[in-house]
Amino acid sequence: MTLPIPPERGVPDRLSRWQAVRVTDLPLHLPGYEHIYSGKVRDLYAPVDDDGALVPDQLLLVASNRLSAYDWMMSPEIPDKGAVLTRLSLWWFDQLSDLVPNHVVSTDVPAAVAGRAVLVRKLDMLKVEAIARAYLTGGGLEEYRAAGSVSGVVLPERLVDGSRLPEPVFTPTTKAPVGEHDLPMTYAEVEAELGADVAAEVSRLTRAILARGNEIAAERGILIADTKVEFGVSPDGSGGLVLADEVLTPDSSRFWPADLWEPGHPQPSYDKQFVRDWLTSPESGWSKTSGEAPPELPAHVVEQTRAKYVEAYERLTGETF
Ligand code: Q0Z
Repeated sequence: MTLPIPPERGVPDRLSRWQAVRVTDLPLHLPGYEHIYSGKVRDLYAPVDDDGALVPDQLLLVASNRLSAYDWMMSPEIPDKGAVLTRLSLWWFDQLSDLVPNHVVSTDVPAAVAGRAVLVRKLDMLKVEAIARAYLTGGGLEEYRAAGSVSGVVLPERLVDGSRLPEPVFTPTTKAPVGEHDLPMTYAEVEAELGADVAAEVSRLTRAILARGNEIAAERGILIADTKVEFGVSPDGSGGLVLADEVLTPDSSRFWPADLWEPGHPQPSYDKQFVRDWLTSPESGWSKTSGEAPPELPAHVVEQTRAKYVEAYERLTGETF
């Protein structure tokens, strides 16, 4: 007999659209862990002790090889994507450790997810998506065109798609349920949610993380247009903000190739451009607006995309993947 998956414990309902193209993607059985949640591209497990009780203060964060484009999950997966992004995030945590403490406990994880999982401190997560923008595009550009400002910060005139901002701007959003889109929050709404002191610290740290990221990345041929970070606090109330989740990866940030940067039009994506170009080309036979699931990616697009993730990792860190 098959039992329904309990809603809070299973794969969220909104995954149904992704499962339309990924019917085989069930949570892994990891010895010593229980699956608790799956996001679009990552999965969350809780460690279980020898008596089968959940370990209350830790989580296992697993990066999958899944890739989304135009709000669809692609098939097949991108080999090594989860491992590349996990190693990149760990490297950034180190680069940022003088700015903010992080949630990493250990990379000693089950063999089935070796290299693409991290054991972390379970925190009380702030109910704000902390976003900072260093270049103008996407939702920030729309807001600028309508109001001349982003998240209440007045910007210079005549900026265009891809313009570098004088300094990073904090543009927080709500945390919408999986599958729904986050909505902009005003700074006053962030203060109402977190209190003025924590709001100011979240804004300062988010902008400092993006500024540091760009100082390092620009020398290595990558621009980080914007990024989303997540903060938490210890459940016992001790200590300040802790940087959680992933940080400065192509999944949490817009990476642009610096040599192709040309304000005035949308910039190519460092990691997803081969996928987007193929999906919108006549060869794919697919239309973004059809409402139909996209076709399987050809092997050459999968390989080119894998190579871009590896290239970003190697350029940024100076290490061989
Ligand atoms: C992160 C997410 C998913 C991976 C919860 N240190 C932490 N403490 C408490 N909660 C989290 C973290 Cl990182 C936490 N997420 C986002 C969802 C897979 C990460 F399905 N959710």
